[in-house]
Amino acid sequence: MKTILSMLTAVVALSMTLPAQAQFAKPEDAIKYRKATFTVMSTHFGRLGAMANGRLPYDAKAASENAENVVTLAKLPWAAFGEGTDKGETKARPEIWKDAAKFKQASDNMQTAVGKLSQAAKAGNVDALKVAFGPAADTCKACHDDYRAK
Ligand code: ASC
Repeated sequence: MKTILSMLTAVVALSMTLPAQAQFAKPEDAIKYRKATFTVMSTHFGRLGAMANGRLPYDAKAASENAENVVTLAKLPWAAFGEGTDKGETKARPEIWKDAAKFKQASDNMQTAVGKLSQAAKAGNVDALKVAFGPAADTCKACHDDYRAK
């Protein structure tokens, strides 16, 4: 039991220190993973948008939950843009890897904006949500414009 526990601890410790790329067995796994995270993020973000735009009735609890999901999901795709993931079933443009610092900045901008969106969603009124939704959507669009092939 002790041995198993110490082995498990070692595996967990190792997995936390490995480069992001090593978290995926194959580049195509990373590509699938990041697409899945964007898809799920878009679903929750879209529900917030529908409330902000009046296409869905405002529901404070749902807004808060959707925003929390977006905040969590917004952290995930970036580790899946490792080496070798520029080729395959992906619309990711080479600029992502050519100027990684700029791409990182764009991803940080998005996470900052969805953080604010989440605060707004927790404020419990639709006006706060409306104010924060547009700037967050702009950070999605900025990345699509620069880094996603048509
Ligand atoms: C969404 C969604 C995006 C962004 C983007 C904003 O709802 O899925 O990727 O908003 O379209 O311009």
